[in-house]
Amino acid sequence: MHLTSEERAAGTMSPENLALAVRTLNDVGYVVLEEILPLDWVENARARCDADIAEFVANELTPETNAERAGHVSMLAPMHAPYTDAIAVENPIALQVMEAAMGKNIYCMFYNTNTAYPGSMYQRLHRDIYLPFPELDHPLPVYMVVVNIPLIDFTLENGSTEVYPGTHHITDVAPEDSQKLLERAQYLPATRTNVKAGSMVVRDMRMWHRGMPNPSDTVRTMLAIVYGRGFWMTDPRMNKIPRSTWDTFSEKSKYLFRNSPIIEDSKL
Ligand SMILES: O=C(O)CCC(=O)C(=O)O
Repeated sequence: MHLTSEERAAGTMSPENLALAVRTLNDVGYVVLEEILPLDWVENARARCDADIAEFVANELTPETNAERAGHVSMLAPMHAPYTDAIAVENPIALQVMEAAMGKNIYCMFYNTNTAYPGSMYQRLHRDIYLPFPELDHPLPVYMVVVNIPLIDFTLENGSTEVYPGTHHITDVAPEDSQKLLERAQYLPATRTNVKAGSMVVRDMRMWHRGMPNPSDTVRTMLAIVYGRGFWMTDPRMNKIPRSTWDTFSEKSKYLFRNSPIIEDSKL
């Protein structure tokens, strides 16, 4: 969706556009808020993130784990600027959509990065979360989303994510059975998230998707910030927030991260 210049300046969507964004999220499984972040913020975040991921790959990944991940790297986002900047974690437009869809009582649950390195291959087709009531034969309303922030233009050439619209409504395939998902997905329409850097993609985490091959020579990274309704369990991988970062947070960021452990800087 393209926002008007008035909506961007005000940091708030019109009631009509908000209703369209929420409807699109519910119908399709994701909504793209086109180019709502300033490019200078995105470029700075990309430079930091590329450097942090290169260090993470050098220190934490073995050739075996990297091969297993088919060149797709996920790193827990470091809990400091620019990752924790309000423009990302409490972006007014993205929050407006999420709060309209999931209520005001949402948490920021988990913050990650997803990188398709040059030479990456197909990721397994997957959902990001389990279904909390697998015995139900109908889907729940949306309860957990990831906000993806591409730090570079996403294209077919650099491995934009493949997504299967509508699959967040499917309840009769075990989410962890990637092979079954793949068999069924042959008969489903797929599309790619070819979006510009500075856009935010709000995606229902139940929707089937996968990272794609990146045959280009550019590193393709997105930030992935996960928000959910309060009834969902704490993610054991939840980011620990240094006290020095916590002390810089606005009241809104503190509310969003209220379930996260805070760690004293001396213990880092
Ligand atoms: O990097 C991508 O395009 C998708 C990664 C992803 O969705 C995941 O690892 O869950």
